Amino acid sequence: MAEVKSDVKVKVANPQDASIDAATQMMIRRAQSLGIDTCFDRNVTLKPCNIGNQGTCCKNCGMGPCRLPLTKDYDEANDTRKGICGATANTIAARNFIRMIAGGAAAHSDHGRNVAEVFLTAARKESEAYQIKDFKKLLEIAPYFNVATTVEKDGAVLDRDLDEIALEVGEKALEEWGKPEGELHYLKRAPKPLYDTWKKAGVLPRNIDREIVEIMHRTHMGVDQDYKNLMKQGTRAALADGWGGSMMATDLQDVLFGTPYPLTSEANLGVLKEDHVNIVIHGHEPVLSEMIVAMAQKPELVAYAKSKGAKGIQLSGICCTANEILQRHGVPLCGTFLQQELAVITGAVDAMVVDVQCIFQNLANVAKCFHTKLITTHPIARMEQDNVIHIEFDEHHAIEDAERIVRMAIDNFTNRGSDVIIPRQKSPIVAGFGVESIEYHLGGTFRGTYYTLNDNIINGRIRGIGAVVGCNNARVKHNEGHIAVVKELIKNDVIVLTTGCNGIACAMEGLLTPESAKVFCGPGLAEVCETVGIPPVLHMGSCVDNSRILLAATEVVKAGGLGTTISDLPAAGSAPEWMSEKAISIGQYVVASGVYTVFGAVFPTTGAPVFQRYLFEEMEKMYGGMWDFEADPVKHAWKMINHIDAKRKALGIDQARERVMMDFADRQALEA
Ligand code: BF8
Ligand code: SF4
Repeated sequence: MAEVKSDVKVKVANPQDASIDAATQMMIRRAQSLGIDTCFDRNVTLKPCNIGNQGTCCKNCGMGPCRLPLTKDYDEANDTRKGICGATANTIAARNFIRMIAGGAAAHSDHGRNVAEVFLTAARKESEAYQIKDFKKLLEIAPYFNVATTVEKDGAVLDRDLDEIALEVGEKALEEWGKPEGELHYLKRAPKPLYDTWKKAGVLPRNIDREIVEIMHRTHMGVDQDYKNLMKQGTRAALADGWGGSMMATDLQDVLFGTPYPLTSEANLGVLKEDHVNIVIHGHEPVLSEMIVAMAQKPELVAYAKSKGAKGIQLSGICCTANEILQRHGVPLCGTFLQQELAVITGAVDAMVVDVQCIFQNLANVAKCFHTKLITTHPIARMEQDNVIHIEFDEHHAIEDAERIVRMAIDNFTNRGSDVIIPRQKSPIVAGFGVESIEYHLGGTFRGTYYTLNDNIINGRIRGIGAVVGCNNARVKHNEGHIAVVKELIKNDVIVLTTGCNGIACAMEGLLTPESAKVFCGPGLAEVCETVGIPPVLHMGSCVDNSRILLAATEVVKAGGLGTTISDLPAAGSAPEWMSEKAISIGQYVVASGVYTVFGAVFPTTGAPVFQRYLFEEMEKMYGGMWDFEADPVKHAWKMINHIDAKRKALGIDQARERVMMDFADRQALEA
């Protein structure tokens, strides 16, 4: 019998190398001292496959996997790599890439579909829990679905009944997933030249489900074997996400739960409270968490918590569910994607409630080491471990389901061990931005559009707009890329719009406060932020809320003076630490909307240089936007800034900025 070496030590992460965040480092250390592994440790022991990470491993049929890594003597002109069927590296990488788009578009859009279904339940008045909250927004979106908001009666034009409008919007919205003819309604919201570009390229999505299904068909063994044609379908599905499923998710959520407006809150593990019942909500869909927010405030349940010796109920969130309930209710952010296990490791979480997407299966193993109840709630997202409790959420019994979950957490409070350690780190934040609130803060008094924002871009105080979004990735130091990219941008007068885990990272770092402008921004951006009273980094919400960024960019185009389409704007996109397939779908719809977009961490097409060049160069000729990759965060930011400067030059507003900078230097000279 082989002897087991007793002195074999499992390799673990060095907390200092794993994250820039002190609270995160502290909890990694704690986990290690308790012998509980986290993603940070697994990153050390589990090396990525060197062929898969190049995007050139195909397992789309039973003759594979066919692995086509780049060889040392790779010669592009004589690349003879091929799979059993003859598929080239370009074909394989393109198939894998658009399958990622299919996964991402499916995740966002299925979320949107669930929201549309709940919306319809509300419109039909079948649910006590959900009622339409924001009629103004309902009236705004109705025309895009060709739903009339007025009726003619005896020659007079009258307002149409709101319930009728809601019902028709709900039905029309739901049809977007499977209608047999036509194209998605929301595509018409894009600037006209952009819509025309899509039309010319033949990528107008027909319906959401069809575009995703067609990716699965085309990437099946022996179907589409032309990387350009594959990417055409990838683009179509990605647009169905950004200007379809995601945009409808955002809008219908706003109509149901309220459009976000700026509010204050806090972020990082320090939001957990030792003397409160802690409920952490994690995942993406706000449909259930909205109810939990309501239940956690219910006096009867607060009293119940007190009867168990707690001072109250502390809700907080992880990932994009967190962003959703932060934006609308100010519920604090407990942490990013990579901090999910660490929240449980505090020993203070009485219940973690998860819905869909970005949920580690290892949460169940960590929860087992503490008293934490891990509750899955979605029929499509369950876990195999036997300590996981499944309370299936149903919009028809939403209040009862949410109350049951909150009571379960309260009952569990008394089971807590004496071993609670909560890091003290938390940062104050201002969040809740959106198309409407940017207009409010940066619109013109008379023009009411994005006039002031445009004006400040034209006069050079604001150099441009950076949309920095996306995940954490355990393969790179947690939050390092996010924060370095954002700081470099605002230091150079680029205002940042953020969503997803980048938003949470910026929140933890204190960049979501108006006060941070003075500390971190260049003189022009600092002046604007101080005058208007906004942070230099505007938190726009969850990942489906990237649709807000598309619409904000559209508003900037409409306000005038900065070109006629999104690709004319001095703007760039970034996902410094992406990992999710959703990020690839977002990247592609943003690129196809005309935005130069840089990804950090890794890029999944490096094994197919020709195909990668198509994404990095050719895309721009087609859509005005293109992909790029840069792992070094400062270089990454400068690629964006250089692009912004080139766009300023093309618009003829580069001189203005030089004048502003001179003014500042003059002012400094005067002050000295
Ligand atoms: O939808 S940013 S890690 S939480 S995938 Fe996941 Fe990425 Fe976070 Fe949000 Ni978005
Ligand atoms: Fe190999 Fe072609 Fe099958 Fe892919 S589809 S596994 S490349 S034989």
